[in-house]
Amino acid sequence: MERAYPNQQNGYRMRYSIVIPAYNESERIIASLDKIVAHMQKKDWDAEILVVNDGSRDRTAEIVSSYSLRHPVVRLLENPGNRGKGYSVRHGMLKAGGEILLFTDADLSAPIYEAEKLFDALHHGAEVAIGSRWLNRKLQIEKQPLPRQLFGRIFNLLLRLTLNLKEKDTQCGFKAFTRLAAEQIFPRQHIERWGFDPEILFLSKKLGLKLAEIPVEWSHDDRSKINPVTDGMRMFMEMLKVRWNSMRGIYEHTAFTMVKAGTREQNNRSLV
Ligand SMILES: Nc1nc2c(ncn2[C@@H]2O[C@H](COP(=O)(O)OP(=O)(O)O)[C@@H](O)[C@H]2O)c(=O)[nH]1
Ligand SMILES: [Mg+2]
Repeated sequence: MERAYPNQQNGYRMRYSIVIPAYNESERIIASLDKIVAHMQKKDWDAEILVVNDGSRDRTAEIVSSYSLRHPVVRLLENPGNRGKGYSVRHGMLKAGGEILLFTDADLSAPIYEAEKLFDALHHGAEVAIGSRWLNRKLQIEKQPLPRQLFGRIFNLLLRLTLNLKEKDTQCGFKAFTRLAAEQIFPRQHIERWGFDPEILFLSKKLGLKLAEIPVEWSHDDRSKINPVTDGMRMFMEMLKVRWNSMRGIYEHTAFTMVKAGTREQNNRSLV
């Protein structure tokens, strides 16, 4: 059963929500949570951490659940089985209670202190701030293997052609949103596996939200679970699906609503 986070009582909003999609992350998740909790304490962040277990077949859920007993800022959310990173991020975002919402990969490939750069961009007027590994390549401490980089560049080119996305790095697992932006975007998100990032960016533009791409430090973790061939094909299909969905007008409607209804009327912002 999901525990109510103390800060969510009486309509109070904490400043930050950090959403972490997690599939078979029992080896990596505790080290990452320790780093985030330490950073939160150091910076005196008023925050919650939502770990979304994506039907893991290892002990991720148990480990996170017992960690959350010792650290009540951590909450465990459960997907109904393995549904994909997109589903997991949306699940966490729809349940998050913060004013600023960040999602990060469980391996913390972008160190948590880099979140400050994204938050700064939001503070200075952006509504969506996305981490980028391609704006300043020097910040990549551990680069992805070459075939994966090549795959990324081809995907990026196709995104330019099909969805008119100009960002250098759409796939970076480190993105932050103002609450208002998250309330517009995530209820409209349909793609549930790896191709969800372009859909989010596509929606941001359609909604006329101000987007900033920010170079962040990145250190690739070899234990990546993406299969460039099968996942690549699927991502390509998902990209076309976004275009098709848009043509059919399905983004005009919201499929889900955020958990906190306080600002729901803002959901009616029109699409451009
Ligand atoms: N492989 C995989 N990862 C998922 C899934 N659902 C959520 N994730 C999370 O997605 C994030 C990115 O995964 P990772 O293997 O680090 O990808 P990479 O670093 O981009 O190669 C991690 O936090 C995973 O736990 C899923 O169904 N499969
Ligand atoms: Mg990774």
